[in-house]
Amino acid sequence: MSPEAGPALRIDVVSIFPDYLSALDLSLIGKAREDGLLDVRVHDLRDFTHDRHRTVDDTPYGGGAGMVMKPQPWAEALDHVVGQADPGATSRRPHLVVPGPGGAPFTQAMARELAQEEWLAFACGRYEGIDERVYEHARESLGLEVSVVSLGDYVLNGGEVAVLAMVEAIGRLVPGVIGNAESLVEESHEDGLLEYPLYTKPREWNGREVPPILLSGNHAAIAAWRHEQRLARTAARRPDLLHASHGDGDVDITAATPGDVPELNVLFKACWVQEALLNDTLDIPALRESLDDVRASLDTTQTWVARKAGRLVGAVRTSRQEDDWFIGRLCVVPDLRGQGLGRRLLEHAESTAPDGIRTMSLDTGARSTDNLRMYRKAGYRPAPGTGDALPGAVRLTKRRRR
Ligand code: JD8
Repeated sequence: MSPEAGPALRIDVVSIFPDYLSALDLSLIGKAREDGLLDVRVHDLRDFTHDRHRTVDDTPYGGGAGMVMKPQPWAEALDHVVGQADPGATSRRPHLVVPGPGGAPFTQAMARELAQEEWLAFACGRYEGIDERVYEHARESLGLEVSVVSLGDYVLNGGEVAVLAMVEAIGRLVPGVIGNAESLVEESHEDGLLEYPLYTKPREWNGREVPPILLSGNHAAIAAWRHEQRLARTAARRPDLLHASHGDGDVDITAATPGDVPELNVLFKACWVQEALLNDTLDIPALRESLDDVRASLDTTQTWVARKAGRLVGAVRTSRQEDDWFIGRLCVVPDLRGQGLGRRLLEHAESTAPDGIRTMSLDTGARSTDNLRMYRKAGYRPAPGTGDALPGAVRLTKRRRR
């Protein structure tokens, strides 16, 4: 396992058909498990029953067809998994993902988010589904983040197939699992376009030629042809992808200049007043600093500004502290929140980290729940024992994944 690779992504799966998950022993996911990049553990739900018939289901209250999965075996199984926290892991609890036909659609963006986590658990339902109190137990008694996720708008007989697909889609995004990470970039759904057509030897097959452009050696022309092919295929097969504006499509992120300082000062004040109210303190640098302080910060940090139709709508800045990349002043104007711009600014700040950086850190308000959720999804966790954060704030950190 390469020294830079972060801790293995731990994945626990609970099912009454554990053999169904044996496909995860094969191919790239199987290799990644051997290489310690993925730590996949499969549990048999029936091991958490105590009757002779190892019963996991019963008839539905209120009547109706089929059977429902009983709460007790599930509670014992989840208690067992949560109780097996790895001593060295930063995450003390898994993010529980429960496949279900009524769940939030599973997408490449969701796969990217889940691949940033350190510990995932999947609960494979069967029959008509799982007793609702199991979800409540997981959230309220175990304090887990619980996500109900659907593979697609069709009905399966259980969650196992969905988990196979999700674990593969997530696992292959963990650095080191796919040999040539470059190949991830141009994939369908990675940037909203479908893939270009592929050809290999022989040059002429069954009277069919390979498009000459691909034999030209003119890489710029090949790239342009491939991009056109991607646009044409997406327009033909998935026009919905072409029209899906990410809401921040027309926001440009550029390096800040002295000319941005007056607006930056106003932006910081506007964005941190909300933080002050949330965290019940005015002792926040962004509120206390002067216009000259903001101007001076351009010399000591790398500041980026996000503009939409010329309007300053967000910012972020970075500074190096030994092998730590400290990210600060990440902010988005209130009226554009919830559209992914904050995550985009965070990803931009992370992507500018120079070589030698091993960790990323940032501070946020201890009561800033939305921020905390976004940073958690981005893989940040409370930094163990560092009192560096100001009163009322928490220092979050994550290892840099190469
Ligand atoms: C989990 C039980 C079967 C579903 C009665 C058929 C996901 N995209 C998807 N389609 N179906 C599932 C799925 C189906 C499941 C379970 C996921 C647990 N079933 C049930 C409701 C109707 N039977 C899924 N992800």
